[in-house]
Amino acid sequence: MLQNDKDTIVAIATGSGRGGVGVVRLSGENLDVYIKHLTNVAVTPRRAIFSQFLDDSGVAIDEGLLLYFPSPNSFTGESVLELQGHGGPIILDTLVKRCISLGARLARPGEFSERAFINNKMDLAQAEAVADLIDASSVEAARSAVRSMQGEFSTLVNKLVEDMIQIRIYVEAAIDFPEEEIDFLSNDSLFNDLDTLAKKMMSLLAKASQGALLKEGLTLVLAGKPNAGKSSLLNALAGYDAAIVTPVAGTTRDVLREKITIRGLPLNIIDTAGLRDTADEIEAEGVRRAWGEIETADYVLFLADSTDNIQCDLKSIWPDFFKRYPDSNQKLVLLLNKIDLSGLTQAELDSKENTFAISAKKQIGLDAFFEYLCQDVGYLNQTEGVFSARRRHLTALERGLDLVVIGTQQLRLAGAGELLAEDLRQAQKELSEITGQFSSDDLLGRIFSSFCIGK
Ligand SMILES: Nc1nc2c(ncn2[C@@H]2O[C@H](COP(=O)(O)OP(=O)(O)OP(=O)(O)O)[C@@H](O)[C@H]2O)c(=O)[nH]1
Ligand SMILES: [Mg+2]
Repeated sequence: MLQNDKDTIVAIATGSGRGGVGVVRLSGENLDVYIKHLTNVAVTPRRAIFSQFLDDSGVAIDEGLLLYFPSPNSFTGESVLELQGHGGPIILDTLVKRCISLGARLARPGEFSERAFINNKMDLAQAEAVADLIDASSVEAARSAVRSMQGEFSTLVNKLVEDMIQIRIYVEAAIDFPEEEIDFLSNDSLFNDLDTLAKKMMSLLAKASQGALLKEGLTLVLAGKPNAGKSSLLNALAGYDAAIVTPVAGTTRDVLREKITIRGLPLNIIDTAGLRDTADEIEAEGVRRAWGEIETADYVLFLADSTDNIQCDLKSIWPDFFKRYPDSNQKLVLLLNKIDLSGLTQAELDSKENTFAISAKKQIGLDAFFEYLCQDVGYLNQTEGVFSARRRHLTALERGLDLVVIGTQQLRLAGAGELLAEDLRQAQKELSEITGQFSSDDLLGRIFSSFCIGK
């Protein structure tokens, strides 16, 4: 639950571990008592002042820079004090404890951002973008997070809400004052407005989808019979010997995960045990886990040894999958490996969908696969105008768009103005959830608590 409490909160703002500089941050309504007891100098707002940081008997715990941001001109909108000392865990912990002894309490995860949100310093999408910027796994993801943090995404969402309100005013008025006899159906401009609104929502959804892709990436599972070359491919992609590779069938048992970036797109690559029936208890557990990963992956890359596979389609090579999941709509890709030995070429496979001739060991043929992957997920590899976005933003936009489309149809086909009005009201609510204008405390609490402490 969001707590709009007045406690002064404190946390280490810099990353864990040792570093040249470490920052402890305090936020609260009135920080005079902290300034008085922690320092022996006079502070000037927004000016870095060199000072000792004192314990309760006036002995220095550390020394460094003090930065004071009186409310409301701070990150949280409250008064904020930053103690920039040396980046050792013991020093920073001692400083935090000292602040607690002066009355502060340890901040909950995301509480600084939460207060910034409560005090209207930023909306929800912006606060999420701060967390996404810190977590960004590629330059592209970081760029798009900065754009969202600066409010570009929120501005476009707010414009959509504004357009929606204009249409709602008209529709509601027409319903409330039937004597004016506004004829919905013969009003082309209303349909035009609805159409334009849906198009704008689609375009924002496309950009936001790019952002979500950049943030969340894709999970690719390497699956196949023992010795197909899964671990070799993992190593080739990771750029180092992450997994053990041997000519012994059944080498890999554990699930191995590597994060890589291809053309700015973050990929989680998962290597699994070779799929086969086995009496070996450990290997059988590995196979069970492999199926678990297969079920949840965005893409399953099934590797097969091209030296002993004359068939080139997944249904014949991997019947087990289709037996288990006859109705699956999961993305499957067939990678025919070891073409350095078999001499198979991509040209021979051109008529086959999602099938690529590769050599994991010699790193041949992987570009064609990545080209396919980027196209398939609609990844543009250009970050111009892309914002970071989360799954929940996409869901809200998708739901909002559906409502607008359905509402328009209700009006067009059945002249049902009331239904359109209700759909538009719901759609506006969906969009407002993105920026947090209409979000329940529960949702807000969940979002902020997923941030780390000190954010
Ligand atoms: N010539 C050639 N050998 C390969 C290629 N890819 C893998 N191998 C060899 O095939 C053998 C098995 O490779 P792994 O990568 O361990 O195969 P795996 O699919 O992980 O096997 P398990 O872990 O047992 O399921 C090793 O000797 C690899 O060097 C390739 O593209 N060309
Ligand atoms: Mg292996």
